[in-house]
Amino acid sequence: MCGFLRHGPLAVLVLVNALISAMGETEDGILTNHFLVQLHEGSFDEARQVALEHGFESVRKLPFGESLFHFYPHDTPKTRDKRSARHGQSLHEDYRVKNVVQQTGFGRQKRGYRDLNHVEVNMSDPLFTKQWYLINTGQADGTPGLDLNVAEAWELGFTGKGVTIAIMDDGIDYLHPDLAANYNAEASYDFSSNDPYPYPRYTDDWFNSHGTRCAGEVSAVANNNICGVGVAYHAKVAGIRMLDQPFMTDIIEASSISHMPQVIDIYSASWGPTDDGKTVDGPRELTLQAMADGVNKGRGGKGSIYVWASGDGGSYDDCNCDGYASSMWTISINSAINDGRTALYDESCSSTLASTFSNGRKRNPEAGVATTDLYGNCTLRHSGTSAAAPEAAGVFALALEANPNLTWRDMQHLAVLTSKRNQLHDEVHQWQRNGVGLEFNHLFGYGVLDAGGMVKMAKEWKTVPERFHCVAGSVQETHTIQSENKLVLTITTDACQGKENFVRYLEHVQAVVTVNASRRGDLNMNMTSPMGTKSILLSRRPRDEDAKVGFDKWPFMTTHSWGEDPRGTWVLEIHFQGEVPQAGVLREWTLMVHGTQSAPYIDQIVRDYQSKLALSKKEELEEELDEALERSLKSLLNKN
Ligand SMILES: *[C@@H]1O[C@H](CO)[C@@H](O)[C@H](O)[C@H]1NC(C)=O
Ligand SMILES: *[C@@H]1O[C@H](CO)[C@@H](O)[C@H](O)[C@H]1NC(C)=O
Ligand SMILES: *[C@@H]1O[C@H](CO)[C@@H](O)[C@H](O)[C@H]1NC(C)=O
Ligand SMILES: *[C@@H]1O[C@H](CO)[C@@H](O)[C@H](O)[C@H]1NC(C)=O
Ligand SMILES: *[C@@H]1O[C@H](CO)[C@@H](O)[C@H](O)[C@H]1NC(C)=O
Ligand SMILES: [Ca+2]
Ligand SMILES: [Ca+2]
Ligand SMILES: [Ca+2]
Repeated sequence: MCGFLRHGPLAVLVLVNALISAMGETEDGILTNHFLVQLHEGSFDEARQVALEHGFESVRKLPFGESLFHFYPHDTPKTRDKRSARHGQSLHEDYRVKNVVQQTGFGRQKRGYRDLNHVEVNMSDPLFTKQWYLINTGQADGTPGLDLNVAEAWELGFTGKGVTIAIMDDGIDYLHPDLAANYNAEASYDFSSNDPYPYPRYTDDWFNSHGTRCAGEVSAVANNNICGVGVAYHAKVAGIRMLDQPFMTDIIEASSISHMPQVIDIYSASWGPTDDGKTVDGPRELTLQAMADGVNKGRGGKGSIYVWASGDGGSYDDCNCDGYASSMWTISINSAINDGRTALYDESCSSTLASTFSNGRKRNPEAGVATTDLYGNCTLRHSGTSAAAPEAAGVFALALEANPNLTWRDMQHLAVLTSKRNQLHDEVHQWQRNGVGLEFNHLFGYGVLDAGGMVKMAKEWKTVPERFHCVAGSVQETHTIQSENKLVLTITTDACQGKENFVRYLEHVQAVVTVNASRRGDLNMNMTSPMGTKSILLSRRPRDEDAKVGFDKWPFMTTHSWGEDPRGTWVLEIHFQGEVPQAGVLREWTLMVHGTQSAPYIDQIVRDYQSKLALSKKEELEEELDEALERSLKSLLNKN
């Protein structure tokens, strides 16, 4: 049964009391005529007697806990009347009563029971109701409420106006009637064939439909009776065609991600090194330079926003071996399916920041991502983390409209703070809280993006303080790693305290590691922060048989210590997983910490942390209580 039972009924009351006094009457606390009453002696007869004496027609023993009763008037009016205060007072004074809590009526939306009528979004587009990732009412056996919460952002008036998102992909069908009106031709280019028209190359199997599908997710026109609706349906979408050619080059990548950085705000990329579970690769020299320039100079110095799909290599791959996804300059996005589970192709790693939605597992064709398709068509079957990244790009466009001043780092802070665990569930990795109480998961990052939460916070957001970089320490001696013993190393650091570049509040952390091994894929590496947060920097990759190259100054990145104080001792643990004994040599571990010297909001989070855990329990409890009350009312009605 309910988790709070373990604390006993008194704890229940204390929590409810605390919640109510914390809320006060001014917020959304409408007092009701419903009272939670705990008696010293818990017989039902006595409860009925007490209830009658105090003017309550109805009483019900609560199914959870001893001596707990629900007192309520017969006609069960929902809101306060003049008598309620008197009821409460007289109950308090009754010697038979141990505790009384008047129930408040919440404005809270019931999780899992939202429907289209409630959010009052009325779109004429035929696929709109199939776009469960926008508004999940339980379509295709999904979990209601598990969506991007775009409806709230739209209702607040944010639809992506004034924002341009580039899809770096295999082209866009810009003649598509559901895309044409939002297409930004000036910001578009074809780097695969060097012309201004990034139209997809035709093949019989419509292989080059990827970019068109991504574009529709971001910016399909709303209310036009065609296909569906984009997350940011008033944003402009640009096509940067750069895939669909025999070889990728550093120049094409670099040109693409630095194309018109004063016009394009957000770049969405759903590509990267081969997801074969044995590749370790990342951006080359020019592309790295272009990315650095983008975040430093793009958007008038506020920084280009790079959104990256975390990869489709499944449990055989680790996205920290993908230098694009694991870059600090990209926001790496993973995916959940419509019931909150992981998709089978999801990779996990500590650099993923947040998640959106894609298809998977389910055979139901409507469980896929509905969007635009080549040659004016629509599809219900877009898939992969490829489908997840453009959704995030759309959500970030909504946030940028709410506050165009947001820097590339502000966007990451907002994603960390407003993403939700919601009902995401990974069978392998548990949800955890880091040292400042932020909840994260190794696969989903900080959870599913919440467009409503993000635009609300974006509106009030003050640009984060200057960022500093500190080499917190480095182990340069050679250490051997054997299958039978785990290698454990430590770095104790003051995070450059007393120097100009002191980092007190973490953003990204990088462990730059040089290691070789007789079987690279069997290496497994974790790093634990001074505040006790363990990041899995590298998981076993059973297909990676490299015995030569290893990792050469590879920057393993983690976002999991976000907001933490980096001072203290960091622990790196490396061992081999797998049946066959292996050996390796670690030659370098350099710890790089990045972040700020002040961060008012993080202080606030720390202050709230203690109450936060309690609060989540309280919410659970309130919900249980609400449901219990509702159930009893229903059964009462049925009897009458
Ligand atoms: C939704 O739009 C349709 C067509 O424009 C209209 O007939 C209908 O009344 C609208 N419904 C609501 C609830 O606004
Ligand atoms: C796609 O659209 C074209 C032209 O509008 C149409 O002829 C074709 O049947 C459509 N294909 C599919 C698979 O729906
Ligand atoms: C953006 O910055 C400008 C200039 O500093 C300021 O006037 C404006 O209020 C800011 N807008 C928001 C939404 O914070
Ligand atoms: C790893 O490097 C060490 C020295 O740097 C070398 O002796 C060893 O042979 C290498 N091992 C593998 C598996 O490449
Ligand atoms: C890293 O953490 C994972 C998950 O907790 C664990 O299974 C693994 O054994 C750890 N590896 C090392 C090297 O400690
Ligand atoms: Ca072209
Ligand atoms: Ca449409
Ligand atoms: Ca990968």
